[in-house]
Formats: sequence, structure tokens, C-alpha cells
Amino acid sequence: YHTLRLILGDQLNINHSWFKTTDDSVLYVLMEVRSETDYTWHHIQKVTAFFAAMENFYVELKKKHHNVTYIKLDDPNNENSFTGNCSYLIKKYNIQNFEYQYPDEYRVDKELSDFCNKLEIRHKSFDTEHFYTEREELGNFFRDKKGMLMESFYREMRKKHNILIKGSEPEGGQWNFDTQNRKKIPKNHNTLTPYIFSNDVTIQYKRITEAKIKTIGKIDPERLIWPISREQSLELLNYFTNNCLIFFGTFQDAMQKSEWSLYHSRLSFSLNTKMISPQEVIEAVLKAWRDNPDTISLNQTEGFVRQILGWREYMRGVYWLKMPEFENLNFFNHKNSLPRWYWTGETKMNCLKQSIKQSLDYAYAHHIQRLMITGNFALLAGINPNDVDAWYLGIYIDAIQWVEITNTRGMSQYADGGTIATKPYTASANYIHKMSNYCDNCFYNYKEKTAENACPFNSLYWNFHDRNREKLENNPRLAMVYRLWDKMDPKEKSALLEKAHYYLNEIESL
Ligand code: FAD
Ligand code: DLZ
Ligand code: SF4
Repeated sequence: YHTLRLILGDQLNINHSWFKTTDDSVLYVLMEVRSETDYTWHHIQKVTAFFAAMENFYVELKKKHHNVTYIKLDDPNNENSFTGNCSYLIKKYNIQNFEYQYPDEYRVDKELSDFCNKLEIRHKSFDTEHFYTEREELGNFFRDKKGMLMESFYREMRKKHNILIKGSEPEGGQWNFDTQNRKKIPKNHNTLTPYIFSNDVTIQYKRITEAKIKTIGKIDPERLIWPISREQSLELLNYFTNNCLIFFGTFQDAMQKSEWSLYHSRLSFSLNTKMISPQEVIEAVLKAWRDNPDTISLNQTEGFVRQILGWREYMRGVYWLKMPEFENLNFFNHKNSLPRWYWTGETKMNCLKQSIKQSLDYAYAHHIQRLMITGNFALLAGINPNDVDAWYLGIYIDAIQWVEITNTRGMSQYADGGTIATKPYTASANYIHKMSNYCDNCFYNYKEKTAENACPFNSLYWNFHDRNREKLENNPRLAMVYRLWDKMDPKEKSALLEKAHYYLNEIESL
């Protein structure tokens, strides 16, 4: 072979121009490596899903008559890093030219560019042909602007790609339909049964356990629920447009006991591995909306488009603008350790128990569970963002650093001091009660603030704002919070702070 082309586990894009023609002098390589399985404790479903999806991609390439090799975890020659294995193959086949696609992760990007700098053969890197935006596009867009509001970037994307635009105006006359969205699930509402797959991944599972990789969470290796091929990804997309889109926006922020996915698409794994593209997801959603004007309203459609064309591209842009510094930001100087029950779900707080248990069971929680339950608690409790990141980077099926860290350290923990969010996403029990039925049979009482069985979120909420006053009180969006706090009876204030300290000391047994 003359050329070696590396394909990373999250670069399973069969429509990439690399694969348009076959060339006998090109060898493709996919590999299972310890550098990727061990950089954090991943959920077992995540590791098996990555391996199984990579193997399917290998088979797909073979079928299309490409030369491709797949290095397994138990291969005796496995060097267990991308560059280690590439070096080995370059030598073995006397390769003259090394090529790769831009990694989405800073760590891997650096590994590969350092490797190329030392290579004595020719090398070249390519776009992944997946995102709407280029790595630097967001940075350029905000260069001469104050702040970095997602909303302004999103509107620009809508115009640039002519999505939900009529003439030069937004479809429906508004950019945003949030007032119609974000409803609680009404009593007696029949929700959907999540559409899941039943993939046999016992072979991959065996390799992972035999290699003694430390993982978290549960799995039934005979029935992995996640899509592991392009075909299954398209099936899930189809299910979403046919069944979930009608209520996507309306119940986007709702949470419900034992309902782990509601009307969410669960397409994040398919998207992040690039088995499907954001363009085809958005096109399918727009088509469903156009074809079904009586059942699918604009607020559902816009709400969904915003997630992919807005938030997803925005997070990618922020990542490339702010890394590597972003990795160490800790605006509040939070130092507490993540409670051990984040790894087990064994807590009396029902909202956390439900959100964590389902994360361990399915490697999934939807956005509001991540942001307003597990993330909110960690922020109020002053947990070190390094601990919080390590947890989020492993536990979810879709966790890849570019989209994990921006959401966790940035959006959820406000450790960037407000680059991504205009105020910290904090809430007391009132919000959780408003958006879910978790409080109904909780050990704690959501209405109580300082009583024995008071919900911990209530005192922790005030404690957070009180202890970070200097950093937050000039934020106009928090003026109301500090006004309320200042008007409160001093006795009540000290009782709240005392309760918060008590709970922080007892955090492991909450
Ligand atoms: P849906 O609700 O159906 O949304 C559709 C798609 O929109 C998603 O598949 C995703 O691609 C995109 N999207 C929605 N919200 C966001 C967002 N805030 N940022 C980027 N894309 C978004 N998403 C990840 O893909 N990987 C992560 O590691 C990740 N970590 C997160 C950590 C925290 C603390 C928070 C608050 C959010 C995180 N998110 C992450 C964003 C979001 O929660 C998930 O993308 C979403 O829950 C995936 O489920 P879904 O496919 O059913 O999404
Ligand atoms: C997440 C993951 C895991 C667990 N294992 C592998 C692997 O063995 N081989 C691989 O190519 N990719 C894996 N991945 C995904 C990578 O971590 C991801 O491709 C990089 O972080 C670049 O974004
Ligand atoms: Fe969560 Fe508090 Fe409600 Fe219990 S009472 S479910 S801890 S918000």
C-alpha cells in the first residue's frame, strides 16, 4: 500500500468523499485502543456500542471493496494508541503517505499533529464533512462582537443555510417558540414506549471484559438498545419524525418518573459517531413538518432544529475557540468531591435517584435531567468541575469531549464564568416540582426549606447564591434573586445557610 488512512471511532461517515472511489493503493484502518477505552470510566454500553459500530463500518467498507484492516483489543500486535498502531502499519507496509480526518477532540488532534510533525513520509488531514460549520467559524463570527450568545449564532446559521426562513424572515414570524414549549406532562397523558434495538454485542462485550477495562453501568450484551449502524440510525430517525416530533418541543423540558426518554430523539450517538449527518436529520424533520401540517406544528420543528443547527454547532465552535484553557476553568473555585452515590444512584433524593439510575441502566438521560437535576445539584453543592466532567464524559452513550465539556463545565457548571450561559443554571425544588412528578413520593418535601425533611435543593440554592455573591450580584439576570434574599428575614436566612451546611456535611448520606 502507498497510503494509510486512519478512521477514528467517531468518524463513521460512509458518505465521506474518501469512500467515493476505491483505490488499491490505499489501506484504511480502524482500531480498538486502550488510549480511548481508558481516558475515563466509560459506560459499558458506550464502549460496546463504539466497538460494534466500528466493526459494522469495517464490514461496510469491505463490501464496497476498500482495503481495510481492523485492529482488535486482543490483537497481540496492538500498540493501544492511534499513533502507535499507525507507526506499526507504516513500517509493516512501507507506507509513503499518511492521512486522517480532523479529530473532534483536542487531545487526539494534538496526538495526531505531533505525530505528523515527526513523520518522515508525506501526510495530509481532511475535513470530516459532517458539521454545518468549520472549526473556526464561530470564532470568526463573534470576533468583533460583545458576548457569544447562542441565539445570534443560531439565527446566522438559519439564514446562511436557509433553514426555516421565508424570504428574509424566520418562518412563522418568530425565531423562537419557547413560550409554547416546556410544558409538564399532564396527568393521564400516555407517553410513548421508547423505540429500542436488540443488538447482540456479546463478542465485543467479551473482549472488553477479558481485557479488564474498567467500565460503569449495566448492559444486556445480547440486547444492546443503541443503534450501531447507519441503517439503524435512519430507522431511529424515522421513528422520531413519525412518532416523537409531534410533542418534541411541548415536552422538551418535562421529566417523568420511570420515563427515561419521553419525546427525545436519542440520535446523539448516531450523530456523534457520524453514522448520520446533521443535514439529513434536519431535512427529515423539515419534510415531516411540511408533509403533516395538521399534526406537526412549527414550535416542535423549530425547537428541534435549534438543538442541532444551534446548540450542537455552537458547542463545537466554542470548544475549538476555547480549548485547551477551557479544560481547567473553575470560575467559582469549587473543590468538593462528587458524592459517591453519583456512581450508584443510591440517594433518597428521588429526582437524582431516577436520573442517575436510568443513566446507569441506559447510558442516557435527556437534556433537562443532565442540566437541571444532576448538573444543578453538583453546581449548588460546589463540586469540583474536574469530577463533574469525569462523570459526564463516561456515563453517556453520546459523550465525546467536544460536546460533553462545553455542556458540563460551560453550560451546566458555569465554570467558564459565563461564556456559554448568561447566568448559572440553578434551581430550587420549585422548578423540579413544576417540570416533573419526581417530588410526589420523595423522602424529602419540596415545599420545606429548613424543616427536618426539607428538600436539599432549597437551602443549597440560597447557599450557592450567598457564597458567590461577589461574582454574581452584578448580573442583571440575577437581580431578582438577590433582591429576594436581601428582603428575607435574617433568622430565615441563617436557618437556610445552616441547613445547607448541614446537608453539605452529610452529602454522602443524602
Ligand atoms: P434531543 O433532545 O432529541 O435533541 C436532538 C439533538 O440535538 C441531540 O441528539 C444533540 O445532537 C443535539 N443537542 C441537543 N442539545 C444539545 C446541546 N446542549 N449541545 C449539543 N447538542 C445538543 N450532548 C452530547 O451529544 N454529548 C454529551 O456528552 C453531552 N453532555 C451533556 C452534559 C450536560 C451537563 C448537559 C446539560 C448536556 C449535555 N449534552 C451532551 C447535550 C444534550 O443533553 C444531549 O445532546 C441530548 O440529551 C442527547 O439526547 P437526544 O439525542 O435524545 O437529544
Ligand atoms: C469513545 C471511544 C472508545 C471507548 N473507544 C474507541 C476505540 O477503541 N477506538 C476508536 O477509534 N475510538 C474510540 N472511541 C471514540 C474516540 O474516543 C473518539 O474517536 C476520539 O475521542 C476523537 O473524538
Ligand atoms: Fe428532588 Fe427535592 Fe423533589 Fe425530592 S423533593 S424529588 S430531592 S426536588
